[in-house]
Amino acid sequence: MVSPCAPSQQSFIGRRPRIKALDTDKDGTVSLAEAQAGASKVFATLNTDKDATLSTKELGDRINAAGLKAADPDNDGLLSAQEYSNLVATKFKAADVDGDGTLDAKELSSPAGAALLKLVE
Ligand SMILES: [Ca+2]
Ligand SMILES: [Ca+2]
Ligand SMILES: [Ca+2]
Repeated sequence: MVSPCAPSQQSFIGRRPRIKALDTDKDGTVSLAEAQAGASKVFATLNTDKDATLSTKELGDRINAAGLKAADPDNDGLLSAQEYSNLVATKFKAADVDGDGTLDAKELSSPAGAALLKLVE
């Protein structure tokens, strides 16, 4: 279990390139569409056995057991592209504290933002 209150050791200063890679329209923020585009790349990269799903082995430390369980409604222990995409949408919403539909550097540096970044880059 990961505590949601775990102190963040990393400062976001000087880490703008993380946004840049995802921010394809270069407006300085990450939209859900941009996050999903990153997610599909990550899904393809992680899916080393080229089946339609990601196993816990393929997911590695990008998600913990509790996170996988919540993201896996059909309970097969694997994440399909649809389940992965739903998970990214959920994490995106959680990170978007001001509810404007985009994530800025500050939102991405929060624990929820960090959890999202794990899935999309
Ligand atoms: Ca953008
Ligand atoms: Ca599943
Ligand atoms: Ca926002």
